[in-house]
Amino acid sequence: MNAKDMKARSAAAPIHFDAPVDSPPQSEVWGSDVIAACLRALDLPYIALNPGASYRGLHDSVVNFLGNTRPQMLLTLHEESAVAIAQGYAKACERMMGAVVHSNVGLMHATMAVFNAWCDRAPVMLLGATGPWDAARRRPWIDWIHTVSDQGALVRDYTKWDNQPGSVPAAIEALLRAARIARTAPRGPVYVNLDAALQEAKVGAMPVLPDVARYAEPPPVLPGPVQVESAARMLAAAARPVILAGRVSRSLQSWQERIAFAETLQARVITDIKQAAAFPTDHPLHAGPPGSFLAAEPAAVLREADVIVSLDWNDLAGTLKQVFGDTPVPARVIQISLDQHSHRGWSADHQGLPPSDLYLLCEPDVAVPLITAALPAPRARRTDLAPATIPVPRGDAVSIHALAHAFNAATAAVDVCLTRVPLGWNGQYRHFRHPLDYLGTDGGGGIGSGLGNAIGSALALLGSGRLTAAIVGDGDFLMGVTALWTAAHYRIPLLVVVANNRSFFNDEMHQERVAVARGRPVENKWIGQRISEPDIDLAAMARAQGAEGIGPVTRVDELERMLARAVERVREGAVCVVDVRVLPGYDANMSGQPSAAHKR
Ligand SMILES: Cc1ncc(C[n+]2csc(CCOP(=O)(O)OP(=O)(O)O)c2C)c(N)n1
Ligand SMILES: [Mg+2]
Repeated sequence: MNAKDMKARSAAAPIHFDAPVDSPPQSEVWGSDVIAACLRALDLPYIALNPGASYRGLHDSVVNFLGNTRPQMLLTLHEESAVAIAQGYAKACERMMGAVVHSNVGLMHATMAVFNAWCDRAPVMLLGATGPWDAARRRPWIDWIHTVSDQGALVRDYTKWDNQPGSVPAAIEALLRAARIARTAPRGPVYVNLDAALQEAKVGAMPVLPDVARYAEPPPVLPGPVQVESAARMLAAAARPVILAGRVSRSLQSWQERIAFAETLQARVITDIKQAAAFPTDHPLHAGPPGSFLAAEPAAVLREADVIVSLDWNDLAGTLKQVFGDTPVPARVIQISLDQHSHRGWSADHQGLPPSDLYLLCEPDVAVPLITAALPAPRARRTDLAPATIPVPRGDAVSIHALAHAFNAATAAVDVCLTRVPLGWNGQYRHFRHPLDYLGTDGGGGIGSGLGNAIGSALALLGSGRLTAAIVGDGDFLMGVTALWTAAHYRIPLLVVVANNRSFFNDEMHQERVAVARGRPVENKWIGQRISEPDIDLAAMARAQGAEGIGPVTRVDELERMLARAVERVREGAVCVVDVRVLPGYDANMSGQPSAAHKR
């Protein structure tokens, strides 16, 4: 395809479609046909999958009964990519898509991505299969090793619900229930395990499906008027209110409502680089830079606060601990979050237990405008605050800072959705001014998710006019690299910039800390960490899968030009990877690193 064709195609924006030949009309259907029809009724636009005999019935139904549309199949080369794509899709457009994985083995491959989706509160309809559960119907050997008792147990601790329906009507009910649960906040993945025999059983005429609208998720829960009043009163009386803008939606209206909330109160606002953009980082009230841990300015702002409002802030207790240590928090705390509905015993992703003086058990998006409306007249604009500026890198080293600077220049005239930043990123490097400017990290800290998440988000944003880009570490890229083929095959335009320090560098820093603590040679920190000798040709790995590969870029003076070329190619419809050889070192003032007290 030449550049002109690419341009025409990307303007129209449909992804590549693997078109099946027509299937003859039939008066009788199979169990999996009913299940497939139910997936369509539930409005799942895509299902990302890796195939397997345990769901060959459903596979056939999606291709031959549904004609491979609504949902359309997206083949992935690894189950982890399938689920990561579904998570990335939900991150960008807040719609749920599906992922299908084979029996126990496919599910085992998928687990880390399921955990990421769980921690990220991202809805994913995960379908799997087993069996036949009826042992008398199993093929020798393979059906036996791919049948396990209670397969859902593999993911039960980090899914909202799972089920193995025993009949076709039960499967319909399971899918309706799963979709409703996944789409209800706090959202998350659900798993439905479809017995192979149930899929492959002939059921006769197509049954009438229930009206899915009657099984839809409930509307958001509103906070009670008493709580709204109390919050408004507490905030109106506050001299130094601070808003921790955490897990919020991608709605532009809600974004503007948060700005109005902060401006009415003249409250300082802190954001978190682990989460998607929640507030303009160049607003004078924003106390930045956003990091995984608190930087000096937001820590100082919190120390002085008299009322702290958490908008579903991820790890409120840990954040407060960074400022106040083990002493009681002097400020009054308003917690606005539904997250405790997802807190379970197996995983500690609930984080520490924060204090709260007022608790609104609802999503922040619904509470913010109600509280704002209950506040007195807006306070006078503070004149002592200025918007943060982006520092300019010095010297000619290819640092992550230099990469960020060149990336900003190369994308200055483009609306970008940055789906990921690498671990060495400093929140000062780039401003976020729109809810789709940045989508946050994977949730579970599972390396290898960057590409899958980015592809899912790029799919969700097709036709939006936004260029989807991910800046990922080389370790993250390499663990998930085969996800690229899916983007190339389905022609989902995407820019991937690899901050390639040829190392699992984050862990070099850990080895350094241990060596220092034990009085051992720090020089050995690279052993078992560096990805060199041989260096891996990342651009070639992209090209091998039908994407474009640029680099390695080794000089600062060629960075911007290379990135600009990549941006142009992605705008023409390409999947483009730029391998940038960055120094193995993080910015000394990096906000993404723990402060001295929490460095361990
Ligand atoms: C699945 C998984 N394995 C290992 C880790 C531990 N780990 C955390 S960061 C990291 C290094 C990531 O390397 P890269 O993406 O290149 O970023 P860098 O640290 O070099 O900046 C590793 C191995 C993890 N978080 N997840
Ligand atoms: Mg690295």
